[in-house]
Amino acid sequence: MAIEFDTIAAISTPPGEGGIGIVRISGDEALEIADRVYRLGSKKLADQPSHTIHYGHIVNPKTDTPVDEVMVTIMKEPKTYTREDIVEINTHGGIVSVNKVLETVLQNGARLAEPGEFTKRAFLNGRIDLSQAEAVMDVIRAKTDKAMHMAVTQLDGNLSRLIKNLRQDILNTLAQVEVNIDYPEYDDVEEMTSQLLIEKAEQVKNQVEALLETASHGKILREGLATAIIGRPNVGKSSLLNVLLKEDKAIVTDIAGTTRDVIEEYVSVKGVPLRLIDTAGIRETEDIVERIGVERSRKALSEADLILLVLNQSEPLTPEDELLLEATEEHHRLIIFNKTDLENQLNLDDLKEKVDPESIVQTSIVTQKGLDELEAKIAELFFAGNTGEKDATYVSNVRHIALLHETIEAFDDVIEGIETGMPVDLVQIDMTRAWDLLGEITGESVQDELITQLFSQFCLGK
Ligand SMILES: Nc1nc2c(ncn2[C@@H]2O[C@H](COP(=O)(O)OP(=O)(O)OP(=O)(O)O)[C@@H](O)[C@H]2O)c(=O)[nH]1
Ligand SMILES: [Mg+2]
Repeated sequence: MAIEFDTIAAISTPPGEGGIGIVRISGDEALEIADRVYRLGSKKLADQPSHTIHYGHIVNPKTDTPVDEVMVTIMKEPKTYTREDIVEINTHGGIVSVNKVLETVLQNGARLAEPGEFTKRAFLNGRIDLSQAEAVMDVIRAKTDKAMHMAVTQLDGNLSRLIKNLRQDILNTLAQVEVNIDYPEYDDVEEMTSQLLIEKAEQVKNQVEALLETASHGKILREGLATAIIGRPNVGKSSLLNVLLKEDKAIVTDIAGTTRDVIEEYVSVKGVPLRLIDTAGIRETEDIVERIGVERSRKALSEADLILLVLNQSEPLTPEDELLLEATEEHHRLIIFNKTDLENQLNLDDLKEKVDPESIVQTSIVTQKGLDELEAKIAELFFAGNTGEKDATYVSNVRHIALLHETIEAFDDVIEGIETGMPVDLVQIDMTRAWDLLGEITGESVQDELITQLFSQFCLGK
């Protein structure tokens, strides 16, 4: 049985014009309130079977004036998103009609939902746990297929299951420790118990560390691999952005200094989500606007996960190229030898001595040569070191990552405590802390305040 809350309503579709707009109502009185404003002869929604859809009108019951022609979906608890009765009114998609319908519903007994309140109820009513609720938000915000896949896996409860198992492990150990202390069968019980604690702490710590190793990958899947296209003016950076996007997003001209500001676009290259950043060509310049652009390019360079350094092979290497080669030395980078359709002026062998030959790709963007190889190299870089497990459990959420780090600290305290001969009951406290911290990920041990804050980040109507 769900916890009893008041009945809430909100617009669940994005603002703006669309084919339909949806007003969602959830709570004990959802059907009653809907019946106050729904008209089709004498039909009552409350009498209809669950999970059915009904044609009719929404009217203002005081004046009986029609508000909109609608389709109404009714879903009775418990098999609903919130585990409460849910009514979804499909209205015509304009801003005015959706708002009018919502207003009518609010005037007839529902309260306007806070952002994320539907999902919060799903959590509070036990349908999903906290990491799943956070996954809902990730699904909504997912920018690439991979990110979406990851969020959906988390929504399935993969991460939760793993965390729950770890917690159960810890709990079993703590229980065993209690038994040992209360009913010492052997004389060396103190030593045995310490051994038990340290083994378990090390074992679970290893698992948490393994999980944390997926974090950077997870973050990339979620936010895209920040990939900066860098080079001096006119080498073909914006052209490269456009071909990777398969769309003319950035302005391309033969005038050096065309791009003045950083342009960011999401694109999936062979399944790798990239946050592609086209930058202003880096050079000394007196032009104020261009200079600001160049500053931003430098910043993009320093923050990028991957650099695509573009060189123009139809001109000899310039001091600017040399500087950029140096500046990107420590980064993951690919060096793109562009304009291979023109006469070659740049000695590839010279360059090969200075940089990893594997990182060089020769392209001609105008004749579309070498682009496949470039895409393949990007994917290779990304998947290197990744075991390729398709449904691996990733952590990507900053809150989860922070909690996992704290958990490791708690385990370190357990290990150190035992090694320095601390009494077992004190070590137990640290072990319990690790158990609590893991519980915060799934929401099993979490404070109300945090829940309120987490859900308030959601979109309205979700
Ligand atoms: N021949 C040839 N021309 C190219 C190639 N790639 C780009 N170009 C041309 O080079 C010129 C500059 O291209 P952009 O993409 O604007 O260069 P950019 O690096 O973004 O330049 P800035 O924004 O000024 O820094 C344009 O005229 C492109 O058509 C190529 O592979 N071969
Ligand atoms: Mg450009």
